[in-house]
Amino acid sequence: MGYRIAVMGATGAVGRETIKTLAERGFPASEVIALASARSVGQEISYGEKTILKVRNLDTFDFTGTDLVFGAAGASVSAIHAPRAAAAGAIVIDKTSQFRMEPDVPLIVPEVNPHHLSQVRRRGIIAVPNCSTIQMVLALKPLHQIARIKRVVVSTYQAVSGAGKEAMDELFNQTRGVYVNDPPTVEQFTKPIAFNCIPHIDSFMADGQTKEEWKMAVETRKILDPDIKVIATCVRVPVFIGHAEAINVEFETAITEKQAWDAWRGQEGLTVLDHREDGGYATQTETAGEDPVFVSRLRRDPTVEHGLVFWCVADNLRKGAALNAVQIAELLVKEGMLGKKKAA
Ligand code: 11C
Repeated sequence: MGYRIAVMGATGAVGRETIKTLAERGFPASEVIALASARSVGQEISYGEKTILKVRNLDTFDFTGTDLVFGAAGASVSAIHAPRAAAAGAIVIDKTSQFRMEPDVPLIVPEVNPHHLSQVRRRGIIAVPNCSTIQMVLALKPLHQIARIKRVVVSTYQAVSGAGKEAMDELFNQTRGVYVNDPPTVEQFTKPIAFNCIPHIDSFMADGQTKEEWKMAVETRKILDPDIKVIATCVRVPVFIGHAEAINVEFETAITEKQAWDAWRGQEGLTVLDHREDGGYATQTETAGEDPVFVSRLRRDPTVEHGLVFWCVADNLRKGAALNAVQIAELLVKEGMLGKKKAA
């Protein structure tokens, strides 16, 4: 049996990765429909080795008979089209920030909170967390089960692909420009990103934090535990793919480094790469294209009573977006929730 699937925002970095991931994982699809704005209609996207999808117009697409829709365009696009798809009977797995904090929309990382999936029947929409949240909660969950987490202090080192394909082009062009003496053209970021780090991702909020930083806090609480305090500093770095995070965790009770390593080794989706020697840790360029979240550099934080600090790296387009979304779809299949009309 196969499902009729549509991908909104099919021409973007996450949309393309979603189509690629569906094919790679052999998701049971009878048809995959690539949707985008009118200006992309007719573009061709590969699905697996033999199939070419011609992009169709999202604005005029009728979702009737579609089982599953991935939302990989912007939040404003999902705001219009996700409810339209859900009303037509599809389940929508939405990668944008549009619905994440709505109480009747589950926010899912399959290895962390699959039990929240039952809430999907009301709205027919499931939200995928922000990429920087996904990798962090996957690393935190097994630790939280041993010694409850009180507070997290996280600094991120985020790849330009988080901001889309044009942002990747901007890093490429600025980098080349440095060697040929071209002045940088700055369009996608507020300052040059080549050979630079920019402590600003998403828009500023009234209290001085950015929306990316706020998302890491509120999403972690929704997924893992409403009592965990999170303070984030999110930084854009001149890397194409892969987000890294330095994470300080304060626990309610004692936890040893060995307990943390053992818990991590039992956690699906997580790879421990931690050798306490030159090169014995994960970095962004090595983990691009890989599925797991990598954890490294674990050590005690002696500045608090019960503290650990570690380094966490993942491919932001895969586990941070497309893979997490496809894993949710696989969970829906496993639970027999796909292809049925939603309960009222
Ligand atoms: C970035 N994390 O790296 C963002 C991209 O809320 O899904 C994803 C934004 C989101 O710029």
